[in-house]
Amino acid sequence: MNMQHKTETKTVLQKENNFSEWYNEILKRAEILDVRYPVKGVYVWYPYGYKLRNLIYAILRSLMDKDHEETLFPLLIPKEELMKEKEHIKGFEEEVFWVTKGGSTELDIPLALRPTSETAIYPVFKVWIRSHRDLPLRIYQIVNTFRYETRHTRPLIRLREITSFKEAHTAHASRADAEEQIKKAVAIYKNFFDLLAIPYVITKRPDWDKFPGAEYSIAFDTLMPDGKTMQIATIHLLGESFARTFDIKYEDKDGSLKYVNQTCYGISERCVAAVISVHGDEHGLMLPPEVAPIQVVIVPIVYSSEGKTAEGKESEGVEKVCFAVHEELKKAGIRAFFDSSEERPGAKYYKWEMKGVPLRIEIGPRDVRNNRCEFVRRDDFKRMQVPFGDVVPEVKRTLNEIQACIRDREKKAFLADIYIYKSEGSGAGKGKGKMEELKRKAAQGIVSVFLCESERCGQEVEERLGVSVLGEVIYEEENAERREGECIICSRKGRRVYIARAY
Ligand code: 5CA
Ligand code: ZN
Repeated sequence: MNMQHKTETKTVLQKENNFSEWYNEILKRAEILDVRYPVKGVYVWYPYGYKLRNLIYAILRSLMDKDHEETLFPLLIPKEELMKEKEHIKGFEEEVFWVTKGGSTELDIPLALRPTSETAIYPVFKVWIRSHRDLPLRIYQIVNTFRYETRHTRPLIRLREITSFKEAHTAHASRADAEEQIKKAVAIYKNFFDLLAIPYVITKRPDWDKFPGAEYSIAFDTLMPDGKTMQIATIHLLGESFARTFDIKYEDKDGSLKYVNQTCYGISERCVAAVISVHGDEHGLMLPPEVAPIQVVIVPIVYSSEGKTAEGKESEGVEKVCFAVHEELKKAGIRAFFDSSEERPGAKYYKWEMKGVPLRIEIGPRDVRNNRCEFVRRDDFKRMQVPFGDVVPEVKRTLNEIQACIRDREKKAFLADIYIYKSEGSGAGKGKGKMEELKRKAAQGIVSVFLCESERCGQEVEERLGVSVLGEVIYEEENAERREGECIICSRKGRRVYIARAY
């Protein structure tokens, strides 16, 4: 689809040191999101951006569908329900959009646009759940939610209308079952971000930063090119708090009535923002083949170097071969596009590079004569000659290789940006020099330090270093780092936490 933004000219976009501008340019030039809608924090998906969004969410859906059922709850929540859970509403009060009128008539009951759906869903859980046989109950929905964000809004990252809020809500017979579900949710999200080739850290948020109404919250954070972290997923143990508020009980095997134990977990289009930001470069988007709307673009080379078209017959031959290759790729289930437009090949290269197409196939008269074509990879621009007979298997192999290369490269870069501070005891961590060093490191990425549980120490670190405490590190099995040490502020017993400047 050809929009008004011109993409014909090769322009190199500085990403380093200029991330914000780069990001906005890419959204526009790659036709992901149109930011010209006249409501703050509310944006329009371009068709190409929406295709990318849908491919990403298709992965999420297929992972969720294994043990959740998709549903759809109303957007409007009666004020009374929204206000019921005291901790929850304390957290969201200032972020709620209200519908108070129908035409010119004041509504009897003001209606909230869901900021998230606990208070829409749980009154219905109360009537759905009767017996232990109804448990576990695991549902999810992908909907728009509304939050009156007062901090600086940003496309896909901090929205007032979140268009693609995937929220899962589960109810269980026991706390142990709910905790088991938390582990499953972590595994699903790991799987999801691994497929998107997005690196992350997983932490348990400090108590003062947990989801309103939750017992604890676990978060996935990735690192953006400007050295700040972005929270890309959260998983909350709700325990019995909402069950008590909304009176959600089940009859156990022995006939006794018990409160259910709940969890919820969510992901928004920040996952799309992460794919764009983490992988893109100065030429534009670089989409992992798993989610690229176009995985392969075929470009006929019907111009000679002087800009003259190839001989009529030769040009026809090229077109015919391109068409045949296109058909073959489509038949093999590959998302391919044959760019037969009037533009010059160079302009086509830049356009599809900008849109992040992982692989380009060039076919010119000489290639046709020699029964071969040329592959050009988006990730390293390496060229490769491939006989026509091998195109399908070679495309498959190359796409897999690109996916793996992008993943490994990002993982490596990410790990290099995590600085593990080793306090050597004897108060060495408290010196001014150490704090300066930590501040410098935290300006570039994520820093791991020891911190005690007190909110005071947490806040002191946040203030002195200009960072957020992401939370206690949740360990991967292979990670052998020491887990306990002296709090860098008060020297009491502390746990390993990640700190970083955060979005
Ligand atoms: N009910 C729970 C679980 S679904 C919930 O609302 N959790 S949340 O508030 O943490 O939101 C889930 C995820 O949505 C966050 O981790 C974050 O990645 C994303 N998110 C939150 N607010 C916004 C926003 N204003 N714009 C874009 N994404 C957002
Ligand atoms: Zn401390």
